[in-house]
Amino acid sequence: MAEYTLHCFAQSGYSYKVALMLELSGASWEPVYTDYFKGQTRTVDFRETMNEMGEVPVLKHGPTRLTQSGVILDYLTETLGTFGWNDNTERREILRWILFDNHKLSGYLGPLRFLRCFTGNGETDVTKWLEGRAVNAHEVLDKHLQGKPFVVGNRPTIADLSLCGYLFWPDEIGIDFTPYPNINRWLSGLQDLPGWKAPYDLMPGHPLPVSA
Ligand SMILES: N[C@@H](CCC(=O)N[C@@H](CS)C(=O)NCC(=O)O)C(=O)O
Repeated sequence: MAEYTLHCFAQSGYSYKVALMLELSGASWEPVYTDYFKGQTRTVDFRETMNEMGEVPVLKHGPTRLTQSGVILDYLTETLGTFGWNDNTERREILRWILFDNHKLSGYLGPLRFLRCFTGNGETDVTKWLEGRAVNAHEVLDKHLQGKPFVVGNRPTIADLSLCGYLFWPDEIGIDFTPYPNINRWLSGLQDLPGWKAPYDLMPGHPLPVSA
């Protein structure tokens, strides 16, 4: 039996952050499929037994059950000893970028991709607004990455693993990465890490069944 169990689904960028951490760290882990598209995260059972917030990822490790990708990444750095900080200043810097990501990057890219890719509702004022916010976050990140290989320090940390969560789906999100040379270089650096895998190669549930 694997040491870590990750409740997730292939289309979940937040779950990908954790799956990538586990995979790149060489952890003993297994994914367990959560049927988000059939409403599993909204059931009473899921909220009572898995996560009162009604979200994946959920990580189980022995008696520990954790949610919120940023918290899980922080925990895994401690248990696996990978992608972490050298001192408290770095730890806070990592946390700063994880919070930025959850609010301003993944926080807008997730709903934007959902609306564009999975609802078939076409372009609306909402997609336009979300894209504007996401582009703003891309500009912030691209500027920060100028002359830097990774987001914090000179090595990959959980800040990078959090921020990249939705960025390997440019076609599904519909944002042109051409204007962001530093983001492109940084993403290539992450893809070059030994063991890197794309989201759909790490978690179950892709492709989605074609609805009747
Ligand atoms: N801030 C959370 C976000 C998690 C999240 O939004 N998960 C989505 C899937 S990517 C979800 O489970 N949504 C369920 C719902 O909203 O009903 C994290 O970092 O884990």
